[in-house]
This record gives sequence, structure tokens and C-alpha cells, in this order.
Amino acid sequence: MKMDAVTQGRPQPFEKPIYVTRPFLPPIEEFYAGLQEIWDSQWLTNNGPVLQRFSGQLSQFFDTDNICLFNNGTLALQIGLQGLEISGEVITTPFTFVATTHALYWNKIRPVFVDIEPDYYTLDPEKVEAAITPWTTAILAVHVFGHPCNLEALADIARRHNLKLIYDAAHAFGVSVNGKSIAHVGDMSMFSFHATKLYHSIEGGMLTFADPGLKTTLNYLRNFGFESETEVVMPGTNAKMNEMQALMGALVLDHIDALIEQSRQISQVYRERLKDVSGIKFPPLLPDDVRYSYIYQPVEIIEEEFGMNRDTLYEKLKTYNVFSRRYFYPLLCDFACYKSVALNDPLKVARKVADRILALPTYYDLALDDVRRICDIIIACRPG
Ligand code: T4K
Repeated sequence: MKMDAVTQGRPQPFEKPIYVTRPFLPPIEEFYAGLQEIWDSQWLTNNGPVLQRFSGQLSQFFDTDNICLFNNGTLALQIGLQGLEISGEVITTPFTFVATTHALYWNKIRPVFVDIEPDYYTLDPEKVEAAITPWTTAILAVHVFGHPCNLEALADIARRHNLKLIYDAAHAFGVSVNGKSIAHVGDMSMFSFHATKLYHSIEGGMLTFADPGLKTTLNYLRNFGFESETEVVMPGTNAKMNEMQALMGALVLDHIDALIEQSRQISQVYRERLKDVSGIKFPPLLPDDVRYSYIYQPVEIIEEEFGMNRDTLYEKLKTYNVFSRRYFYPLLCDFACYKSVALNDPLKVARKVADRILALPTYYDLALDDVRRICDIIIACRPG
């Protein structure tokens, strides 16, 4: 084990809190310049010029016109499910942020929770297949932590059972497989542009979809169903992205490569510095054909080997001013509002992972020396 943290003396608590993430903020002059344009146009929302330009930039970035922007990822997913007319049961993961299942619930769809794979924590295709019933209409899989799901296996199941395949890609901005953005898989994907994400527009969300015909429906659904001043063609809601969000999104987009590179370096330091510490398990490195964004730095704390459980470490880190997060604990099926959902899968892997998982701080201006110090603190927390 690397013991330099200990041999050089005990690491000191940080003077200022180190959070699990911090939003990237572009140079403020760039934002001022954009604000001036918004001030001049006096156009703040409702498909304004900044939003239209931003939408074009994203179409180029994702290499598709089949995109629709929303004011957050949760509403994007809710509306996407409605646009695809999903009903009945949907097979999904319990190891995700609550919004994934909430989006089903708001559409009166029954979530069917099945287990995840132990390496990357994404849906286990075998469990998906076993959970299909006559009421199943779709699979809602999550590229959790930006780890691509088992794309081929899920596509095969969806095809054979005539199910829609929807991806919650909230964490997967900038992720591509075989040189192609992950936005191109399945029937639909939802990306979150929330401030806590590597890529953000303050708040925001985006759907990408395979069927170009969906674009009109989604546009209606996010804007009250308005066709014209006097015509409403469907009971839509209000989920429009505004001009300030679009401005931030456009400015952050210019920095995406640098943000990914910085996150990659942070991840490399964590892996290197903690690699010989028993009881800390990293997800395996992704295959070469995946371009990963390093949006989160999840590790598993294995109590029997580390000598301390995840929750104790999580609390101890706070005394050093390090605020890691237990993404994603508890499992969604254990929240009061989903406890009544029947479980046919014991969720063995998901339960184990939820009890062990810890997301370590990672964000664009977290200095590599601070990452080393966090590692040394983790090592110093270890008993014995
Ligand atoms: N699906 C998945 C798989 C998701 O992970 C999410 C969202 C969604 C769907 C829904 O997408 P959105 O509707 O949110 O677009 C955060 C985010 O609010 C949420 O967007 C995200 N997932 C989830 C994983 O994390 P919290 O409750 O952990 O955030 P909070 O406020 O505790 O922030 C975490 C840390 O970030 C803070 O300790 C400090 C830092 N922070 C946060 C904000 C908001 C800042 O430094 N500045 C900030 O402005 O949920």
C-alpha cells in the first residue's frame, strides 16, 4: 500500500469544504456579453433566438436533428415517456437518482425494478428478460455514472419482445461508443444539464430520439400543446428552456473537451493513489471503444477489507471538510413512496453496491494536489 500520506504525517482537514461537485462557470465576461444580447432582444423565453442557436449547436455536437430541449432533465424524461405513449409496466433499475422512477410514476406507469451488473452498475440484461410480462411496454435503463449500459443485449431484448428502449442518459453527456455519441442508441435518451453535471446549462434537459416524427409532439408537450395562438392540439405542460439557460449551455459547450480532460486526470490520480489500498474498489476501466466523460468518481468501500464501512468513512471525511456523496443510496425501491412496489428480484447486486458506494469529489477546478490530499485523508481514516 502507498503510505506516503501517513509517513509524511497525518493529512490536515481542508480549510474550505470540498464538495462532491462544483459547477463549471465560464468566464463571466462571456456571460455578460450574452446577457447584453438578451437584454437587447428583450426575449427571455418561449423559443427565443439564443435557445434556437443553442439547439443548432447541440444538433451539431450530437450529429442529429432529433433533439428537443427542456428546462430540466426530469420533465424531459416525463414528457419523453408521454411522447412515446408508454404505459403499463416498465423495467428499470433501482440504482439511480429518484427522478428516473418519478418520471414513470408521474405517467402512471408501474416500475419493475431488476438487478444491476456488478462492474458498471447498469441494468443486468438477463434480469430484464426474466422480468418481462404481458404488461411490459418498455425498458428504462440508466447509463449510471456515465457508464454505457450493455447496449447490444438490451437492444436485442427490446427487439425480440417489441419493447421501447429508453435511456436515462442524465450522466452521459460527452460519452460515445465506437466513435458515435451514446445519444444514438435506443428509441430515446434523456440528458440532464443540471448545475451538478460535468456539462450544464444551470438547469436543463434534452431528449434525443430515433423517430423524427416525435419532434413535433415533444415540442407541443413542452409548450402547452400550442399550435397557434388559438389552437391547442394536446394537453401539454410548460417545460421550456429559457434564454439564460441556453446562454449558459452554449458557453459551457465550448469548454466540454477541457472539462472531460480535467476529470480524466482527476480520476487517474484517484486510481493511482488508491490502487493498493485494500477495501477500495474502482469500476474497471471502460473498454477502448468508449469515450468516457469521468463525470463521477464512484468507488466501493468493502468493509471487511477496508476495516470500516462506507457510512463511517463518509462521516469521517466530513470532519476533514470533504463532502463525498452516497450516490445512489438508498435504492429507489426502499424510499417510502416506492416501498409498496412489488419486487420479484432480490436485487442482490444493487443492494450490495448501494451499501458500499461512495462518490468522491471531482470537478473541473479541483486541483490534482487536492485530489492527492483527499486520497491521503481516506488512507488516514482507515483503521489500523
Ligand atoms: N436521472 C438521473 C440518473 C439523474 O442523476 C438526474 C439528476 C435526473 C435524472 C434528473 O435530472 P434533472 O431534473 O436534475 O436535470 C443532484 C442534482 O440536483 C441532480 O440533477 C442529479 N441528478 C443528482 C445526481 O444530483 P443533489 O441533491 O445531490 O444535489 P445537491 O444540491 O446536494 O448538490 C451536490 C453538491 O454540488 C453540493 O454539495 C454542492 C455542489 N453544488 C450544487 C449546486 C446545485 C454547487 O457547488 N453549486 C450548485 O449550484 O442532486
